[in-house]
Amino acid sequence: MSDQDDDIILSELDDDELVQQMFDDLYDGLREEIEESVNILLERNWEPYRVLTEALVGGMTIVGKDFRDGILFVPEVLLAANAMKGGMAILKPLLAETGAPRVGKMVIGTVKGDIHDIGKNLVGMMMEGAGFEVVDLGINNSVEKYLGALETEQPDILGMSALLTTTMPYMKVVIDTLIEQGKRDNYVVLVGGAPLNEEFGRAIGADAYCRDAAVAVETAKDFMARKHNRMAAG
Ligand code: B1M
Repeated sequence: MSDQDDDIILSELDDDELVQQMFDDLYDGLREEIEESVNILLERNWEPYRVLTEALVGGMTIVGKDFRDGILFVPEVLLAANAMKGGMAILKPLLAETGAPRVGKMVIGTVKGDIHDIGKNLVGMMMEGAGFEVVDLGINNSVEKYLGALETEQPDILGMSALLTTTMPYMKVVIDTLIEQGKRDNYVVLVGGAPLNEEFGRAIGADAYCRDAAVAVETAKDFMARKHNRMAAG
């Protein structure tokens, strides 16, 4: 850490300056500073969701661009991811604190060959906050792992995440296997991840592509409402 950084007292920065500083701290992988800043914003009555989207996701977007352009490399990005997780850990209980009744159950995991988990974790957190029970399978999930969890957990929704163009086709492997086994209609399948889009979601036979965690929650709620309406109609 430079002398200049030593001099910065996070609590003395105004909101805009603090968010800019968080972008820098995330970039530099400074977990403790990120945790402190998250707490400061919460003390200033920022909604947890706003802290998440404006400060943490905003900062990670900058990291992503410089990773893409070869300015940052894997070790630095891992540190940034670790700092982001520190902030997310503080927000998680707050996002889940809505006291909403359980509206449904989701099994979610990142697909085989893919170890990106920040986006998936965010979706899981937001779904829990909206009253869903979430079973997180972690990263690098094979079709067998997904199917085993569906069998054991009997969720309403299967969520799959992929961040690489090379791993996103694996979602189709999972959906095709569900079709082969006659189980496809037992679950709502939602997919997401930066390289995906709606067209891809349709092409692989998912029920919906979710651009971000907020859309995932809204989409999941819509499907649950439809399911309950169908059940009520007999
Ligand atoms: Co990787 N990586 N990475 N990486 N990484 C990307 C994805 C990349 C776009 C960077 C770049 O080049 N700009 C690029 C992919 C290029 C491509 O395929 N087109 C890339 C690459 C190439 C790689 C490696 C191959 C690098 C290498 O080794 N040479 C390698 C692959 C390892 C592997 O998986 N096998 C690799 C490794 C890593 C790290 C380990 C260093 C680290 C991951 C740490 C971790 O996750 N624990 C990492 C990171 C952090 C990134 C970037 C910088 C950030 C991803 C992230 O966390 N974003 C990323 C660049 C980028 O995306 N801009 C990049 C923040 C997160 C909140 O957003 O994940 O999009 P996101 O999630 C969103 C939505 O997409 C959606 O909601 C979330 C929240 O709003 N969503 C869902 C996601 N999943 C969902 C599931 C749903 C619904 C919505 O289900 C219902």
